[in-house]
Amino acid sequence: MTMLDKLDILQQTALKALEALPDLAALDAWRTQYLGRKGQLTQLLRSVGQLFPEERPVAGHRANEVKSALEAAYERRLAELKRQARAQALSAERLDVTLPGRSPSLGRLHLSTQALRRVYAIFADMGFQVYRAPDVETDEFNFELLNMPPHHPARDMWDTFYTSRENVLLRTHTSPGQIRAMRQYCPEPIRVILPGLCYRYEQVTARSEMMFYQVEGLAVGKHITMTDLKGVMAEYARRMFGADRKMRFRASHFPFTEPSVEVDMDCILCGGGGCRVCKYTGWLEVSGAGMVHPVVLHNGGYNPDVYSGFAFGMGVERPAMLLHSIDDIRHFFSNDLRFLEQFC
Ligand code: FA5
Repeated sequence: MTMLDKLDILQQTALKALEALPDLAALDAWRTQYLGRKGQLTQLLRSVGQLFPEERPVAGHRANEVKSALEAAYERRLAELKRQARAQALSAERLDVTLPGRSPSLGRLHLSTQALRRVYAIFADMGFQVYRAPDVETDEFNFELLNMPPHHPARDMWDTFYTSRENVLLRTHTSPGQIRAMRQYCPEPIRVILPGLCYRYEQVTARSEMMFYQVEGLAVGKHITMTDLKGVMAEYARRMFGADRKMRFRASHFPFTEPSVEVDMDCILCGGGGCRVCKYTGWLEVSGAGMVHPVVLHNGGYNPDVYSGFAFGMGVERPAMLLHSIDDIRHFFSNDLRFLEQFC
């Protein structure tokens, strides 16, 4: 068989094989087989040199023709297979943009967090900063420095979770934070609120949880009087519960304030007429409060002859229950989404 015959046959077989190639990977293999460095055409081109000198120009010319023809055919097939691959991908990954969207389920703030943020905003407007104090406290801070030495009967007001470590407990109220804030800021004046969780070893009922939020308030300075406390409490009640809320101070007792009061506001459900929620008194308890006891001021580092202050401590869930007509405090931390999703 002459060289020219061999070239003809190679061209025909290669072109035929090219048409049958299914995809780009096969095309690559085809190129290696015919046009690659060790490919069939390259080998033939090399053997042109072994022909008689008079045969070489014709054979060389023809070999180059075949090479150009195969290369051109390769480029055409490459473009075609690429087009096919793209069309296939497009139809496999087809996106129907007319389908209705799937809305992601959004998280939301817990009801207690929402209530806390409202409280922060109201007190921020009155110049109070948020001060964070720890949930795990010592007996000293939770009781002693608040004027309740060991065995003081007032400790019975707070049923306490003690830990296995001596003198370490879960705070029963946010009041121990008062001492921490005073010791940090003394002798500067103070205006802070101290929000956070409190824990009590209590019978859990519709009104009482073993874990709940409180917001403590503390102001210390040189001329602070009970009228300042009254003004702050009235402003809070007005902004939290409505512009025409009425309030009253009722004498009470806390070991860390003197005098001590309970702050009440007229019942937001019956307007003061008397109902089941206010136990037919017309009043709802908002907060315990009073003037900071001289012993507590002293324990915080302030001279009680020069400085005075007021403090208050209120719950967060109970007022939120009133605002949203929630009849059981246990809903707050039982994590039932059907309850939590109602408040956004
Ligand atoms: C105190 O805890 C005082 N430390 C408050 C205080 C601070 C007085 C500063 C004076 C100066 P009391 O035990 O009353 O007080 O609790 C305050 C508020 O916490 C209550 O009015 C109530 O809203 C909330 N609270 C108390 N116990 C529970 C409970 N078990 N579940 C839910 N809320 C509670």
